[in-house]
Amino acid sequence: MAVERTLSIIKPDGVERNLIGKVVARFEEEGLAPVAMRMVHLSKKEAEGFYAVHAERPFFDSLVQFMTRSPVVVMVLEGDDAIARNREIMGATNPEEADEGTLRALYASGIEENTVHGSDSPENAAKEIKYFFSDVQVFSRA
Ligand code: IDP
Ligand code: MG
Repeated sequence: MAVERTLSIIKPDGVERNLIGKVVARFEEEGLAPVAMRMVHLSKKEAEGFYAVHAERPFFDSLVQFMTRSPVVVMVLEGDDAIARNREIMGATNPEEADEGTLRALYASGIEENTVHGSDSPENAAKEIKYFFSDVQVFSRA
């Protein structure tokens, strides 16, 4: 298993409901260590840029509105197989389809307000980390 880095976001619904501690604790317990972290209130432009691959989807405007509603926590997680492990810990996009015990099954209120984001491939992880952090802002704990 290779040590990887992935981008994680605690979305506005998670921050608003005081779930930062619970979400970060879960990642740490599962062997995914935060190696960069900050809070940011995304502008419309920043949210649109981040979700550019979904620009043609019917839910795009609503998603951008949700993601800019209040601050989010952006972080880089490092660990063995971090990209896939993070997706497993998050659970399916729709919390009704998410496995028991996953973050989305535990905390998400719907398919849009689903509490956490996680990169879905090595290419997107590299791109998404770069979107929020410069090289000197990311540490290594492996
Ligand atoms: P993912 O976050 O599990 O990778 P994506 O398909 O990449 O899911 O969608 C990005 C985000 O867009 C989701 O996490 C969710 O917030 C929102 N989203 C996805 N599908 C829908 C939908 O059908 N209606 C409303 N929002 C959606
Ligand atoms: Mg996705």
